[in-house]
Amino acid sequence: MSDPWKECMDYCLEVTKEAGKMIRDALQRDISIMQKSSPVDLVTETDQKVEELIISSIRKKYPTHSFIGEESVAAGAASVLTENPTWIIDPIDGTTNFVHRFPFVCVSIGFTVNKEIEFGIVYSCIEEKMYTARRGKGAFCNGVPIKVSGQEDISKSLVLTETGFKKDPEHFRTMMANMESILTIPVHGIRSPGSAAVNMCLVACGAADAYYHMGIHCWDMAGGAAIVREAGGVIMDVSGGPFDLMSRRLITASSRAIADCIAKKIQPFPCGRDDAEN
Ligand code: 2AM
Ligand code: CA
Ligand code: CA
Ligand code: CA
Repeated sequence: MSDPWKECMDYCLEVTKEAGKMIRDALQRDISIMQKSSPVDLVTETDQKVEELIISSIRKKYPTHSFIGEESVAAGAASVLTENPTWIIDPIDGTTNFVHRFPFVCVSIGFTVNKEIEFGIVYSCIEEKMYTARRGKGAFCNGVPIKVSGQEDISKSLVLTETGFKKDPEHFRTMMANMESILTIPVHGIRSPGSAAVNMCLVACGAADAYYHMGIHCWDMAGGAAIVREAGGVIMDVSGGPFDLMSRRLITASSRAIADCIAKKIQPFPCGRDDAEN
């Protein structure tokens, strides 16, 4: 079979649409907010319910597959990537945006086999933009092909990053120093839309030229990585080395020149690994 994972992707698309509707419906009601690791690390009942919906629907159809989901890991599940077909799920990427009704909120799902990403789906469900990409088949937004800007000159670029949630002084200083290094190149600007997966899609469709972030997780990156790669973007580690899904860090850009330039300008800080305890 030339395309064994197409059926999984088609099924995933239906589940993702349902998840997106659940998020939109939740925005019409009161949102009660719970804290996770800190006062700025938030979760809602909707994050948990959406993840339950996605995992139970997919597990029913594909009982032998593996799952890594943000809220399951928060509840104690392992976060280990094996050769087995694995669904990497962020039920709401942009929870802080969700609780403020800031309109960049998405469902992000990446599917790996032999640790390689086969497809990614990111549904920015307030904007109703469905980003999809399958390995070797291009990237799409609502069925229309998308591609990166192709910009090679960092001084003409718009760069995305996030200010993160870790507030220890050392981390904070490095993050601010990195932003200063980028701003003083100079670039056209820095933006923080608040959702890692949306950021990757913005690079994929040419609305931004680069995105870098340290401290995020495999579920923040898996869906978007497929999309940005298939849209012709470059994705690498912040060291300039190969991208590693479990490394908690990435640079993605419209061209190798811009990605290399950001890798040279920013100083990495320790973020651990998603699979560290497994
Ligand atoms: P989340 O909304 O799924 O938690 C915002 O800075 C981006 O970083 C979002 O994609 C957000 O994903 C991600 N992120 C990862 N861990 C986070 C945390 N503990 N607190 C806030 N954002 C986090
Ligand atoms: Ca979260
Ligand atoms: Ca996330
Ligand atoms: Ca999330």
